[in-house]
Amino acid sequence: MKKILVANRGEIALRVMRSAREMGIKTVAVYSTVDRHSPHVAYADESVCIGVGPSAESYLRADEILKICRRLKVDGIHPGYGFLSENAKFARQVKAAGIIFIGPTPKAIEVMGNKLAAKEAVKKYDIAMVPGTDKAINSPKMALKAAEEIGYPILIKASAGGGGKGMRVVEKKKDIEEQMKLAVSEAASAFGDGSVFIEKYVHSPRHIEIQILADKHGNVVHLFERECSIQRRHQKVIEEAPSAVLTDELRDEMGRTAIKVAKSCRYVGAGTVEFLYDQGDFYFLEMNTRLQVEHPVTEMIVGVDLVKEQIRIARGDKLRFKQEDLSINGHAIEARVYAEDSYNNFMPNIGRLERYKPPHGPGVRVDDGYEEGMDIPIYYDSMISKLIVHANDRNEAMKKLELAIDDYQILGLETTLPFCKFVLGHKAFKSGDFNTHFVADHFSAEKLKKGADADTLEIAALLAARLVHAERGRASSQNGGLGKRSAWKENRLSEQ
Ligand code: MV4
Repeated sequence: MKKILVANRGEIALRVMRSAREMGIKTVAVYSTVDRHSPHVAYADESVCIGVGPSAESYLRADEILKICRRLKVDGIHPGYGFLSENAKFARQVKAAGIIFIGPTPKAIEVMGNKLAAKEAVKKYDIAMVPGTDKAINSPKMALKAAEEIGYPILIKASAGGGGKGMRVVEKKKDIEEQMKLAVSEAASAFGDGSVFIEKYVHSPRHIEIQILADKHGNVVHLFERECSIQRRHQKVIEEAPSAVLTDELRDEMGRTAIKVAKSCRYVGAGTVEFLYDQGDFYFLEMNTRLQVEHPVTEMIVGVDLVKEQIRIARGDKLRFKQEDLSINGHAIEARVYAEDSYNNFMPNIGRLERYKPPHGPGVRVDDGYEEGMDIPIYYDSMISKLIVHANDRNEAMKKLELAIDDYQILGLETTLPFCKFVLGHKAFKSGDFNTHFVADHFSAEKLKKGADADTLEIAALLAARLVHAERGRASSQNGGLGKRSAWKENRLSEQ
């Protein structure tokens, strides 16, 4: 493979191109007119404009992307995440054009993209799943019967869904008909497929997922878990690896289960198997057939570059390691920085990065796709960057992330950094005792504001102490440095 086109934008486009470049592979960027000043455009060896802002008129234009591949003699396409990454039709078109799709087969994308088909595929492999129906539910009568067997509360899910869309909890028999109708129409309009099924509702699960890698020669390994329970509106905000709740035995069992899931669809490439974890039990939920946003926490604890492995697998290499070669080293946590207002219900807060200075330091990684002075476009996901830290253990990683957040300077728009700091400071997070309801259970703008006030008091106390220190310094040896607090704190103080 000599030249790769990255059919994506922002941080993930840059991150993929960095690994390609390290492997001596040329890179091609595509971009929309609103992204013309993006770092991913400047970084690539060649860049081609594929249209205007809206995704449907740029990053989703499969035919245009293939045309560019032919013109520039591209031999591989990396789809990143989102956009065309889980589009089986696109993967098929790429293959038909004689280009390597850096990802799984169209068939695997198709099977795992449909929850009922996925359940069917893994059935023969003895994999724990939440009790539920293995067929689509077509009438309120069927729903009532299934719910009676499973027992309330139940959850109605869209088969074509994902990310929580089209899900409805039903606590009581009397609500099932209405909720069923709503779920079907929601699924039909969101996915063009109204098929729904029913599962037992697991009340307070944790969301734990396993990273896998599979080559074209039948070898599959897992790269341990990521804990992804801290999310709001089905959007993850903090992820970490390893999970604070898994024992070595459970980790091993979950990893082996994930490998079986991968084998059930003859998976090739990097993939993620999602589980619900509930008090020592875990259940297979779905498989994501792409590189995930939160992949860096795995890279940091395992010491593997997942994008390089994706490329090696795509060109037909055998996996370079066996399961027993892999182990967990330390702890990694990721904070996603979105252009959203932590103080105001996570309202999108797009605008200009008037000031943008990411933190640096040992064990600090920032995957970003913007520079100071740039506007965050309205057309795409509002994620600005990912701040990832790696340290010896969970406590050290939490401390490192907290300090890195303090050092992260973003002015011009509100971000999720204050929310992330709130999470890191919360006793439930610190203790590791939390589930997917963390935000609903523990977070509110009021609590965040109280914390921020306490922060201001802390800064005031520090500055007062420094003044005393400086006075003493003048009196004695002039050795009165103002200490190690970041200038950022002082900026913030002077603004308030
Ligand atoms: C569930 C569940 C409880 N019981 N299934 C949400 C996204 C989709 N991937 C599956 N999801 C859930 N499925 C049963 N039977 C709770 C969730 C869920 C959830 C899962 C992972 C992360 C965050 C979540 C937030 C709310 C609900």
